[in-house]
Order: sequence, then structure tokens, then C-alpha cells
Amino acid sequence: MAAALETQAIIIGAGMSGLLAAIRMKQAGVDFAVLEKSLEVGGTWLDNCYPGSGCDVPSHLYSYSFAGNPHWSRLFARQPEILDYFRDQANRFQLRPHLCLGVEVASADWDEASARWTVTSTDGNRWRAPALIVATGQLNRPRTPDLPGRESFAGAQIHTARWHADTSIAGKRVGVIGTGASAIQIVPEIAGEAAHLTVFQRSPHWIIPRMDAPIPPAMKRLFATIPLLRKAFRALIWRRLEATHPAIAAPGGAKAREMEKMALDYLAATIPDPDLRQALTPDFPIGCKRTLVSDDYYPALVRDNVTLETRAIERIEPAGVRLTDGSLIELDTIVWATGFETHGFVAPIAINGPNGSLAQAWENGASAYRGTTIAGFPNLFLLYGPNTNLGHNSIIFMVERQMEYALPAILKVARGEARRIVVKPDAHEAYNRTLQARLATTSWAAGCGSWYKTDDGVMPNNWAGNTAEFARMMKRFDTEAYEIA
Ligand code: N01
Repeated sequence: MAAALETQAIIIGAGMSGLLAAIRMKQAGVDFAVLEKSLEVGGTWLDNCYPGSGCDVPSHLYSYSFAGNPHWSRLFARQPEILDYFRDQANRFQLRPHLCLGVEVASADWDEASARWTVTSTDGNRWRAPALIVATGQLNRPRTPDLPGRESFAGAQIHTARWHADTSIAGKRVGVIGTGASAIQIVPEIAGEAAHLTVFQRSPHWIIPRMDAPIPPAMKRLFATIPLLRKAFRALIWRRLEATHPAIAAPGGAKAREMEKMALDYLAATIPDPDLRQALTPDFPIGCKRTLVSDDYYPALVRDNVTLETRAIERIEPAGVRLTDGSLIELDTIVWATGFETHGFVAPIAINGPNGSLAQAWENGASAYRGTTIAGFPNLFLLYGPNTNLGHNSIIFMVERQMEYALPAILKVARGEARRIVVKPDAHEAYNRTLQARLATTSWAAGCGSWYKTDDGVMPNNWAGNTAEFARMMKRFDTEAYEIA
């Protein structure tokens, strides 16, 4: 076996979080390698290139705080522009020499004697470092439900997160399964191209207007010449989104009622048919599933060539989708907009610490101390880890806070100033217990199915508070919660 490549820090993943970690390592003068299974950086923005893909957080906020972009073309930029942004950051911060692209990580093993992680790729190459940063994200493994007969379908089928440009849409009978964030973006884009589009809805989601618009050239010029103005705009967006958090924290409260009214007014204004409107009206509190933002999904549903199908799917057949009432919807193409495997976090990477595997430690659900460190796993740092996802604001804000929190510890072990830093089990447990108790009172717990919950009702994905509270908690690396040797 070839010798492992020695470095000071290994970063797994070159998406938004991995690139952030790489920038910080570069700035600190630490030697590091970024292992990325794709052939380019960008993570979710590389994967999700389906028509209409974009971010539902305004781009002036969904970007690094230290690398603002005055040139965003619209309030809500689309995937190609966002991907370009992350590619630009990789170039601007000279990360390319550190990138190992097309390297899929199979395992990470801790060696107590050397206090080093050895990371092994699926093709048998190895890297060794005292610090390991796992930045694989929460939404990188597409989920296609195991409906009976799926493989028998005679037409084309594709998941939104594995889109390719030659997917057969034009003039075809297309079925989109799912009505989440991905579906509501792709449906309006392909509705005009398909001969007929059937949207298979299991449950309606809450939708509020996106109010997207191009950013006028004069405003871009102002943002470019007066950075303070751009920063103020960013702060304003952050503040407005933060103000919606009570809808999640207090289901049924004033903010939730205000947002539900906004969504219902929008539904009434765009869907004249009362039966269709009824079919699109959620029966759970707003925020329970991710609240969607769109200006074009409802209008797409009233097109003559679009049908919203609310009858349940029984199975997939060679000719199309068989419903439980026996009818067959004939299709040429099925688009699975059915989301992601969201509870495995690092999966399928096998992480083996000094006392056993992370899979064992997470047998009853993934958890991490402050979303970032795990009892029993020294010198391991997660970005966008358990309980750092949001329903109301920018994940980049959260990941930047995680990075600021963990950086002193990462640098200490990377530079050999500490041999081993690991969170104490009681700190980890107490943190998670309190967090789960708080999550149980949020709208996420309020009687709907979503990717935020396991079948047992545990919520391993989301942070309970607002982002300001997270920022306060992450201000300082709290050494008292750690064993440092
Ligand atoms: O996935 P989802 P997504 N039969 O899990 C349905 C982020 N994102 O890819 O609601 C029939 O939300 C399922 O039905 P139901 C964002 O964080 C962000 O859309 O469970 N239907 C649901 O409608 C988002 O929350 C952007 O009843 C089945 C859909 O499939 C996350 O990604 C853009 C089914 C899955 O919805 C995931 O969004 C896109 C079955 N067997 C995504 N199984 C931004 O703009 C599942 N469904 C940043």
C-alpha cells in the first residue's frame, strides 16, 4: 500500500462549507488537502443543476460575509450564477492546488498512537493529518422512494439532483413526483416544454411569494462602488428573515398566523379554481415542512397542459404511474423531486474513532455538540453538521459561525500545539437533550412528515433558535467543555 500523504488538516467536501474551511486554512498558513468526490467544487450547487434551480435565500445574504458580490444579477440568483460564485472563491483564495477532485472518501480512521486521522479514498489512496474537517453537507444523497415497479418504467427517469441536459422533456408526457423546494422550482421551467406535465402531490406545502426581480445595473454599480451599501442591504435581508423565526419557534403564534395569511392570500390570488385551491391548502402549521418561496409555481399549475394529481401512487409500471384507485397516468419521463437522505450526515463514509465507529455512536440518531464536535471522536470537526440547518435564514451564516468557533481548536491540533481535543460526553449529551426538548415545541414537531425528522420523531437536522442566538453561542470555543491534551 502506498504511503499516506501527510498534511496538517484534511477537509472532506468542496461545497460551500468545505471551501470556507479551506479558505480559513489557507489564511492561517496551515497545510491542507480538500478531498471532493465530484470533478469540480460547488457541492449542492454543482449537483442541483435542474432547470429552475436556484436559492430561496437572497444572494446578497447567501454568500460569504467576507466575499460579497456586488454583481448578483437578481435578488434570488439561479444555480449557474451561484456555482460560478463558489468557483470564483476557489480561484480567488488560491485553493486549487489543495483540491483533490474526483476523490471519493471511503473511511476515516483515528490512530491513537500518532493522534492522526487516516482518510482512505475508494480507490485506496490515503491522507493523514491531526485535524479532520467533515463538510459533506446534509443534502448530498438523492432519495428516490422505493415504489414497487420503479425499475420497470419504460421511459426516462431522473432525480432532480442528478439532472443532465439531455433529459427528455420537450414534447413528452412528464410526471414530477414531489412538491417540495426542488419540485416547485423545476415545474414552472419545464411546464412550457412538456406536452403534458403531471405533478404528483402527496401533501401540499406552504408557499409564499418570492418577489424575485433582476437587480438594476445602477444598483449593482452602487454596490460595487459603495461596499457599505451592499453590506447594509445584506444586513437588512438577514434582519427580515430573522424576523420570521417566531413562526417556527411559536406555532400558532402571531407571526405564524401572519405568514399563513400571506400564503393563503397568495394562493387565492393565483388559483381561481376552488377545488384546486383546496387541494393546495396545507393542513399543518406553517413552518412544519420548509416554507417554500415561489412566484411561478402556482401560475404553472393553472396551465392547460399541467395537472395536479393528488390521488396516491400505488406503483410504477412500464407505461407510467398506477394510482391506488386503479387509474394509470401514462408518462414518457418521470422526474423524482423526492429529496434527499438527510439523517446520515457523513454517510456513507465510515468514521472510526478510538472507541468505535460513528455509525455505532449515532445508532439512535445523529447529534453533535454545537453541531460541530462529537464525544469520542477527537480532532474531528463537522461543518453544517447535526442541528445546524434552518427553516428561515442563510446556512452560510451558520457555517461561518461554526468555522469561527472551531478554528482555534483546529489550528491548535493542526499545528501540533495540542495533541487531542475532544468534547466531553456529558457536555455533548446535555447539549443535545436541551436542544431536542426545544425542538419538540417548534412548528417542525407539529404534525407533518418532513426530512427534518426521523421515523422516531427525533430531529437531527435543525437548530432550534434563531441565527443570532447561534452566533452568540458560537462566539467562543468553550474549552471547559473539552478534554484537551
Ligand atoms: O425535497 P423534500 P426537496 N410518494 O424532501 C415527496 C433544499 N433545497 O428536494 O411532502 C410521493 O423537501 C414529498 O412528499 P411529502 C431545502 O432545504 C433548497 O424538494 O413528504 N411523494 C415531498 O413533496 C429543501 O427543504 C433549495 O408528502 C413523495 C417531496 O417528495 C431540501 O433541499 C432548492 C414520496 C420531497 O420534498 C429538500 O427539498 C431545492 C413518495 N413515496 C432544495 N416520497 C433552495 O432554493 C417523497 N415524496 C435553497
